[in-house]
Amino acid sequence: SSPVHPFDLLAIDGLLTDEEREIRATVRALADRELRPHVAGWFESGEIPARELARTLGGLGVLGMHLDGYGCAGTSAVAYGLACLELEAVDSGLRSLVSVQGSLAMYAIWKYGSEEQKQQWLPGMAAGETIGCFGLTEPDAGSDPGAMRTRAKKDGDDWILDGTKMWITNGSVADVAVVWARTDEGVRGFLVPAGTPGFSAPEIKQKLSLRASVTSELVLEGVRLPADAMLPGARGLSGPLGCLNEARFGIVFGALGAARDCLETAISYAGDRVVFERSLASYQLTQQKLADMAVELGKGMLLALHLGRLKDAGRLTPEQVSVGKLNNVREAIEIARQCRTILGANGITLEYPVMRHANNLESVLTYEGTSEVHSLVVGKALTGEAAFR
Ligand code: TGC
Ligand code: FAD
Repeated sequence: SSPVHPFDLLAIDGLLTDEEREIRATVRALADRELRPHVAGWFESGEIPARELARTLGGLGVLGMHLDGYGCAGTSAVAYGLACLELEAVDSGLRSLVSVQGSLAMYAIWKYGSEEQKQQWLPGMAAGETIGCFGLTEPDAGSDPGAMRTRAKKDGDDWILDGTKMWITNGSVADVAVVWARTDEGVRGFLVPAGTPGFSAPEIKQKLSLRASVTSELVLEGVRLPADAMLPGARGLSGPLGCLNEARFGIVFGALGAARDCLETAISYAGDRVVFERSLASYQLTQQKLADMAVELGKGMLLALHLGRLKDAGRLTPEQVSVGKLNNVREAIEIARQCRTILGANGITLEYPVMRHANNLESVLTYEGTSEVHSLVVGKALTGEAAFR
């Protein structure tokens, strides 16, 4: 009998609306046409045409697509998730670009910004003409952003920012950085335009993961900003953490894209590859691997869709997002590693996407809250006891 695609095994497509399927098809077509042919080269060289990519993705309408107004499309959360999935099926770095632009930088401005800030930045960011980044993590404050040292002090009406941010996606190519800093009134967010004296964003090199993505340090040395550079609506750590819920949601879907791409590759490879005179796909051990992976992929997709529907109904909680990020990234990286075994030596090359995805997923496992942090969030929800510190 003819083979079933892993995503069709549970007839999950039937749970999507026509509009969601259309958006997914549009993103997939552009990704296959304009991104997939180049991605191995970008990964190998560690360089991406970020500005061109931002314009392409802006033209596609995926930057801030789930936000309303200011040039954003206002789609459902599920449609946004599906777009993340299709982009991450090409490379986690491309989904990262979209996550950071739409769910972190744009969302921070959309949710906490003044009307003037929204008018100034959001339309250009939605179009991909203006690139944003989101600076929360520091060299000595990653999982515990409350330990941040970056400080903003008042000087008359102005603010003076000093500190260092680390591991900031899009940092060196950003036109505007959303920087979180400690003030006398708690953590506040600031919009720092590139080129502001005292601000620089050197790129971090020698990464073995997420090579098709720009990652940078942000250095702030006496950066003077006017009073209206502060985001008026965010006060305390709940400001940046509120943005993280948005980006983490995209990863719940996105990681499944990387896993799907690996599984499709492994199924096709196993069908073609002859070992001991028979197709690799005909062996029970191979089929057990494929079946286990398809089961996890299907379960992960059902979980993502359930969380997406909750989000669209305005009922998604941060703990539920943690369940999704914890499970789907953990399973995706397992799938990528298992698919690598099926490809044998060919699995270690850039000719196939599998090890590139596996390596990328190491970053995905760590950023936006490590798997340990999400376990502790779920543990806290179950016991009422916070075990972070
Ligand atoms: P805690 O005392 O629990 O909370 C402080 C305040 O924040 C509120 N809060 C949240 N608000 C909204 N959403 C959430 N998920 C929230 N979690 C907590 C909380 O209610 C409280 O509010 P208030 O008003 O009472 O002050 O905070 P804690 O210091 O104990 O930390 C909790 C913990 C560990 C869960 C949190 O710090 C955490 O999530 N850490 C992980 C940090 C992280 O994920 N960093 C990501 C940086 S950005 C990134 O990685 C981009 S990657 C690029 C890409 O996406 O592609
Ligand atoms: P640490 O916090 O030092 O953690 C080290 C280990 O300790 C982890 O295994 C962790 O789970 C574990 N651990 C921590 N706390 C506990 C605990 N209480 N109990 C048990 N174990 C614990 N950040 C941004 O702000 N913006 C970005 O755009 C951004 N982009 C990124 C892009 C890439 C490619 C990468 C790799 C990271 C990016 N980050 C970004 C940073 C990312 O969010 C942090 O790396 C992450 O939050 C973890 O922080 P850390 O690396 O300092 O690890």
